[in-house]
Amino acid sequence: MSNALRALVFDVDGTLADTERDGHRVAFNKAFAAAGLDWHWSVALYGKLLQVTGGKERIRHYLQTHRPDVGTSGYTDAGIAALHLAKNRFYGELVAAGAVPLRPGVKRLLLDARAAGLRLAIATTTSMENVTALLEHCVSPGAESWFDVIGAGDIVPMKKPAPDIYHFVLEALRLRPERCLALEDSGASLRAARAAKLPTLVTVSDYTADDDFHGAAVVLDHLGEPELPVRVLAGDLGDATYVDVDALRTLHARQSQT
Ligand code: XBP
Ligand code: MG
Repeated sequence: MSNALRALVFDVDGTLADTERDGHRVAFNKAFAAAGLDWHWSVALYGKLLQVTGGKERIRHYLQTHRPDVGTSGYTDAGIAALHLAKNRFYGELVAAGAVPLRPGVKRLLLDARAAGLRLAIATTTSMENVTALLEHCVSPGAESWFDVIGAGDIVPMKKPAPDIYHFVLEALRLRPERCLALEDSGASLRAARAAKLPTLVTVSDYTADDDFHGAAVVLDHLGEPELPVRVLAGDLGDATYVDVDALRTLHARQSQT
């Protein structure tokens, strides 16, 4: 049975683009202000809140841990969902305005992988509308169709670090995890991919640089470009100075042997 690399499974937030600080965080604050709330999530506070994945879950966690005056009792699930919906609308506007550019090497690798016949998929915690906004505005109009499966948001009951979204994607791809490579940016999401048995490449982002990346195939500062070499933070990328399909195939083959 061949274990050759067949599909790349991408995370979105922090992996395709640095969406959190200048995208989601700003959009949350706009939604709070629009609702007449005096809540404000600073860059530092948001870094702590990111330990809870999922926007609705993050609002609930904030109420529980930072706003004993409000508590969750004043906020029903429907109230939180309405705030979150408004946040996603603001997020879509920010993405359309170019506030969250793609990370280095992302578009090049997506194009190369398609040209090389690798299948593409997405496994993310974020809401589907946020994924499509990013693909449409930052990758290419119609880029949604490049992906065989987009697993997003509430489509599974348990968000990352649970492996559910990866199981959903593998099932839809009809592939064993050994045939895939996950690309992630955070320790919690790496745990999700590894729990589903996918070898995983990590590109760290501002908020995740100090996370625990034990179990990653390789940890890099970004995917790189021919004129922008990567820094290898853990593991081995062989002779490659940036991540292309050949480098991924070599990395993946080495993982299969371990
Ligand atoms: C992403 C998240 C998401 C986004 C916001 O984690 O944690 O919650 O911050 O998304 P990952 P929504 O990159 O590991 O998937 O507000 O749409 O939930
Ligand atoms: Mg991420």
